[in-house]
Amino acid sequence: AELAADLAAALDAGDVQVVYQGVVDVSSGACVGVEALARWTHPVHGPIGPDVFVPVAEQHGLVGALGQHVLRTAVADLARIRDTTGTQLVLGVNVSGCELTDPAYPQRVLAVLAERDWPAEWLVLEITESVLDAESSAATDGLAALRRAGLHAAVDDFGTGYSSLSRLDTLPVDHLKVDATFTATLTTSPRRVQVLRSLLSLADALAVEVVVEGVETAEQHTVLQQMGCRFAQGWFYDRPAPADHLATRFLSPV
Ligand code: G
Ligand code: G
Ligand code: MN
Ligand code: NA
Repeated sequence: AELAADLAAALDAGDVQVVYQGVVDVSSGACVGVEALARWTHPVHGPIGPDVFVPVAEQHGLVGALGQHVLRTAVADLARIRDTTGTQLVLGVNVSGCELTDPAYPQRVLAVLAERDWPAEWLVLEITESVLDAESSAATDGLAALRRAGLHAAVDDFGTGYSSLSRLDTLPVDHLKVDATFTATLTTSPRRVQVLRSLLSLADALAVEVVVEGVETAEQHTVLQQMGCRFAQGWFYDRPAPADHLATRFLSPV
């Protein structure tokens, strides 16, 4: 409860930071998009990860304010990059289940995009498999409204839940983000490579884009390149970093 009060104060003061990790085109190494990730340094306890403070926000009615802050900051940062470099990046933000079930959520998102003339097509809402599986109608209705407005949706942490093949063709999403735990064994498990190969071809047939997360080594990158995987993300390419770093890492001529 004390942490929640501190988080509320930090959100008011603009003390929650947003860092970005590149989504890379595997064949060229070019950065085609970013995932926005929230960071908070507590004045007394030091850095606290979103794995800790997002659940706190969810339990104390702060998740709307957190999500709004992250989205607004990220859209402002990327609109600035667009306006100074001419590079339009796809922006991914993580959305918690509580946020999506708020009937006011779709309007809030569209209002933030309008502030910076950010096209709906260039925003991807990352939603975990478990939230999509819960099939709360409030969440799926909100998501459907946003997709009609042009936004894209991604299943986050794909491969950690219980998605069956029959579920895959009904998931209301445009992208699959394959979880890092799946990527970890790619270079040691030929069977896993085959599963991913099949997933890529299935996703292709369903017109769903795949982003493989958690790429940490050159070996993993090479395996993905060889199987024709288009998009990936991970420490091998870059660590999550502030917007200024993004501009120098990816967007200036080398
Ligand atoms: O960045 P890191 O690996 O520490 O993130 C840990 C978890 O927190 C991940 O599951 C990520 O999706 C989630 N997360 C990071 N930033 C946000 C955010 O702004 N909103 C929500 N809801 N989750 C976030
Ligand atoms: O749940 P979600 O996929 O949103 O989580 C993203 C989290 O994964 C971020 O907190 C980010 O810090 C973390 N991450 C990013 N790259 C890597 C990586 O290469 N390996 C691992 N283990 N985690 C990563
Ligand atoms: Mn994510
Ligand atoms: Na993930």
